[in-house]
Amino acid sequence: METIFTEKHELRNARTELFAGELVEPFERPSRAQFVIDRVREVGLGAVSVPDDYGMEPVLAVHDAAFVKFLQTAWDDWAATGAKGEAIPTCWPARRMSARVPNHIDGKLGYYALASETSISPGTWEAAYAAAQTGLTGAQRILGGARAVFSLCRPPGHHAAQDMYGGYCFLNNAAIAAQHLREHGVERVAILDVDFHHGNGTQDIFYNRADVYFASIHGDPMEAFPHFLGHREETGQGAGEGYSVNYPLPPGTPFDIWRSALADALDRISRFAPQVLIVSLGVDTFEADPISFFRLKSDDFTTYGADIAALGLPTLFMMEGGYAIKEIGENTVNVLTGFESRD
Ligand code: 7XA
Ligand code: ZN
Repeated sequence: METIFTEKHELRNARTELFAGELVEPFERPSRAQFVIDRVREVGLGAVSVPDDYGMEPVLAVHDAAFVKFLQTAWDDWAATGAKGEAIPTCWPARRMSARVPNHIDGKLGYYALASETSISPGTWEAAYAAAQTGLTGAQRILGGARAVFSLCRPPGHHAAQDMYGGYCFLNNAAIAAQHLREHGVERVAILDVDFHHGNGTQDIFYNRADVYFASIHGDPMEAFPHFLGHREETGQGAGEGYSVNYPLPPGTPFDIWRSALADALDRISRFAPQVLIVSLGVDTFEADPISFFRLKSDDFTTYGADIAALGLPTLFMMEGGYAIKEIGENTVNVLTGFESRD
């Protein structure tokens, strides 16, 4: 399996994350991708290629133009205020307040952020853009006939909505890839999100559509980030009714329960009959993940990689979360080798 990867991910190197009332070193840090690419090379998964550049058009096919402009200029606007730290939102358009986009960067941060843990730092836009191109290049390989590709995207994307960032995500890499596939002759795309956290951004982007199926297995939002989306009763809207499915699971969920949810999701995806499957691959379902609460073990990742392969679909794996740094390489690549073992 070919891996698409660029060292430009290192441009996303924030110093701070607001966590448990303190500013800490971000969980989502450059070494995550380094451990994964090291493991890809160690097991000889396949060629490692740098992404091509598809420009802004595919990004703007998913994201709001003013939001993208905000991401491009946020760091400079923030730095111009003389702030010493990184850009963190401190106010929001809460219930019954105006939805007008403010001029001041403090207001803009609150308008476009869905949460406050994700500091904007210098280089954030450039890395987010490179991650989107990493996903697009993977999609292009699938269009060219590849059975499976791994886009090692960093920063991740699945929390980013059309006009919102947060949860370590800025551009929705999976949604951009899915839309690109749609615009290049693929009639039905399914997105299977196996990250511990609900892919609220991806769901939101396709919620009213019947051409992109979205399935997510995640920590119950009553107990886990992003807290305000990902409930079982969210099944799509309008033309999209029945094209989203959510499996919120409780703290302590072991692999056998998680795997039953996966089996149901795969069955529904199979009945949707997509031509391409995108997997939002987060390995923060691991038992030792520092910010999550499922109980998957390293071998379980191999097992479920094979389960996904049994669908027999061209499959684009795209990196999302996973913060047990020591094991992130093994767990991620186990999914990919598990997939290949069944292929
Ligand atoms: O998949 N999403 C993530 O892994 C990021 C979740 C961010 C959680 C922040 C909670 N303090
Ligand atoms: Zn996650």
